[in-house]
Order: sequence, then structure tokens, then C-alpha cells
Amino acid sequence: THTLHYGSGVFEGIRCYATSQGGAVFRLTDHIVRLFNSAKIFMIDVPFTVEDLVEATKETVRVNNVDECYIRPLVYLGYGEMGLNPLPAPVNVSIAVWPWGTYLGDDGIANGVRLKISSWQRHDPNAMPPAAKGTGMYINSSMAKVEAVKAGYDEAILLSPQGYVSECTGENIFIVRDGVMYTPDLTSALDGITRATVMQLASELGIKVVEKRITRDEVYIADEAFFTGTAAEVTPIRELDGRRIGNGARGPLTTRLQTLYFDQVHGRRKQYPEWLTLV
Ligand code: PPE
Repeated sequence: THTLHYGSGVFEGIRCYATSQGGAVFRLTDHIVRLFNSAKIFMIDVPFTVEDLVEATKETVRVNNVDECYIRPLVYLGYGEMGLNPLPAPVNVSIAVWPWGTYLGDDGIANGVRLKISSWQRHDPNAMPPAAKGTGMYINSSMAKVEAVKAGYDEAILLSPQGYVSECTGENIFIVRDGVMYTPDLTSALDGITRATVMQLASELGIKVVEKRITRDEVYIADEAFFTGTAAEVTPIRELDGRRIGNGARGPLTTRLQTLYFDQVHGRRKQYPEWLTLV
């Protein structure tokens, strides 16, 4: 297929969580809207509506009988004409679901993970669009991940072409200093739905969140650092490039936000009922 040859697909990563009322997909419509936005950026005409794919996602979870799962909608260019021009290729959509526990291990969620600044750079926005989740774009993340894992780390932070912290291979990053949270702006990072969720939860706690350019040394001397993603959820960072971050364990604010996040996705709080779609 065109997508297999050229990496021309777009995709989403979504989670469904068990709640007292059964399985509930977290921020489903927001994810499907982002999928359509990714497709728009690449000029892929998805032959379905947002509502179609919302319904198809719910049905896929239902018929697979999994309350807790990861969901992977994938828009790909199927069998058709070869060559760089994607326009003649048919547009297909698949949705897969599978049980997927913690992304970087239960110990990572509880005690934090160890990171390395990658020698690979994040995309220049005029080379690869940061707002899109394009399949081929992930070669960049995969190379950074391999480098980090081979060097004995759990994850990598990629710097933007300008040399500022952008994001991890599949997560947005936050640091905490003197009670204020900082996160990179979106000029070289994905507009993460977990990022937006955590920012909302922080505002509930009255915590100021600032989006700005962040240098690597600001992470070294942060009081706390953590990263967010659908797969990774809220994971503390305990070390970067051999420097212990804060007290070298899950920080107090990270712990509060993590608790709020897990309570939210499991439907244990009353706020934002619109974020949970029962299957
Ligand atoms: N940055 C990148 C590059 C990224 O891939 C993700 C999601 C995020 C930030 C966080 O976005 P959000 O999930 O909306 O909070 N990465 C997905 C892919 C993970 C994978 O291994 O595949 C995910 O978390 O589902």
C-alpha cells in the first residue's frame, strides 16, 4: 500500500477505561477530531464523518469485550497506484483495540523514569507538521527511542531545531519550578489531549501553567518533571542525563495531578462528564 511504502497514514491513540458504569472511552470525540485534522494537513479525504468513526470505535470496543484497552484508529492509503503522489490512492480506515497496561511499567508510574536528551532533533515545522500524527513522522521518534533504550534509559527528550525542549518520543513534557508548571509551546510538539487535560486539572488546583521555550538545563534543575500521553498517562521523570530531578522520585504536584488524572479517566469524579463516552 502507499502508506506502507511512504508512511503516508495518520493515526490516533486512545484509551478506554473501566468505570462503575462499564467501559468508557476518554475524550473520544477530541481524538477523532484530531485524526481528521491530521488528515486535513496531509490532504487525505477521509470517507467517513467524525460521528461514523466515533460510533465505529465504540462498536469495536464493544464487540471485542474489553473494558480497558488501547484504541488505534488508522487512516491509510490502500492498494492502488504507486508513486509519490498519494491523491489517486484509496483511503481506508481501520480501528484496532488491545489490552495495554502501563506504557513504561508500573514502577515508572510510581517512581519515575530515566531520560536522555536525544542526539536526534525534533521535526522542523516546515519539514514535518507537529500538529499531525502522521505514521511516517514516527521514524524520528523510533530512532530517538532506540538510541535511549540502547544507552540504558527509558525514554528520550527531543530538542527542536532551535535547540529547545520539544517533547518525548510519544509524550508531552512538563516541569515544575517554585510551584509553577511550564510546558513547551506547540511550535514543535503535538497538541496532546493528555497535556490539555492535565492543564485543566492544574487550573482546578489553582496552579499556574506557562507555555514557553524551555532549555534542557531548566529540566535538570526543575523541582519536578513529568510527561503526559494517552499511552504513558502521567509519568514522573526522575532523572535526565544522569542528573537527578528534584528528589529523584515522584514529586508532590506530579502525585496530585496523577491521582486527579486517574480519578478522571476512571469516572471517579463528577467534573467533565463529557470526557467519558460509555461504549
Ligand atoms: N507527543 C507525541 C509525539 C505523541 O505521539 C503523543 C501521543 C503525545 C505527544 C501525547 O498526546 P496525547 O496522547 O494526545 O496526550 N502518543 C501516542 C502513541 C504511543 C505509541 O507508542 O504508539 C499515545 O500516547 O497514544
